[in-house]
Amino acid sequence: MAPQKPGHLTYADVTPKSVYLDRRKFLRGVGITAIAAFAGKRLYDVAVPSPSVQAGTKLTTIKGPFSTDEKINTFDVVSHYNNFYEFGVDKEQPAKNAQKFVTSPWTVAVSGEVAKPRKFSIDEILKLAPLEERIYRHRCVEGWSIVVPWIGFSFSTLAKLVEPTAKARFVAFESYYDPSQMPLGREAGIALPYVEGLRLDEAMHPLALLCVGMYGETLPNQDGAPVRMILPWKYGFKSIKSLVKIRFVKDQPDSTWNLYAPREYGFYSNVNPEVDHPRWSQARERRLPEFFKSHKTLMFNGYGDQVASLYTGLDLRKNY
Ligand SMILES: Nc1nc2c(c(=O)[nH]1)N[C@H]1C(S)=C(S)[C@@H](COP(=O)(O)O)O[C@H]1N2
Ligand SMILES: [Mo]
Repeated sequence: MAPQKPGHLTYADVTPKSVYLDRRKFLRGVGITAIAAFAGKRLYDVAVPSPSVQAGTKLTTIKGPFSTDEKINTFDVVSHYNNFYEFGVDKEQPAKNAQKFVTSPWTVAVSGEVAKPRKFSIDEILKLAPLEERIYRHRCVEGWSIVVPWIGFSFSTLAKLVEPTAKARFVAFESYYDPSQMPLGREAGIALPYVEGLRLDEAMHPLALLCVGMYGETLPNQDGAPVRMILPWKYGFKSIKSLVKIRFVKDQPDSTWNLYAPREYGFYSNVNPEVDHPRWSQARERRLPEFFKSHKTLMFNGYGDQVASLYTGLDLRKNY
């Protein structure tokens, strides 16, 4: 028999049978036909993530603690007025530029001063604990605020599984960064990957949310899919998006905005109407979609009853 031309090789010819069968099972499992897989599309167009992690997948939730009864912003505002510099520095850019962001497969690596370092797939994270809906205020350092029904559970739930050692005093977080998917990141002006940090007791506070969704669904890409932090008593930039690395560490970690302008952005970045940003007042805020700053900003963004005791004895003017 004459050898076939390379162009006639089928997938089965070049793939060990076991892999081939597994792959078929995988493709069937996520509802993709072999036809689509062979149509010559780029891998991320056909390798659809497992249904649980696609943006916009419905999530089953229970009512979580700490919710405000203030008016919730529309999904449209929260998903079209974003800061996500990896996808552009203008508010409307992330919604457009993050559409093709590949968030599957996704793992979060947890390491450092822990007894049980491990990686969590996003599917594992979604199953770690009942998913809670928590309606939180969110205050950006720029002076605007929103109210969002986030979905997730306390970060401490995940942290306890890796068993931080006695040496762990801080937690360092890192976002995903791939310049080929995020070409505007090079022009963002900040160092990437985006990094953030918390003191261990802040990270373990039950208000600190490991967030996987909003408005009953998995997160839109522009809001930090598939998993991010939400720290409602701090300025929004502490709430790092699209998390891939978590490290428990001895020393205070770097944070992106502090590296960029240390005089303007401190490590703590607790919402504080009494401490102005060097270039503008923080006393008031505009609740989107309003234009005027008709809301007074509250100490710790209104979460003082929960978190003020974390900062007893700390000079919040020095530790801004
Ligand atoms: N990786 C990453 N995380 C980020 C940012 C960013 O640019 N990159 N912006 C921060 C800022 S300034 C704010 S206000 C919030 C915005 O979150 P939202 O777009 O979901 O409202 O994300 C924070 N997390
Ligand atoms: Mo922000």
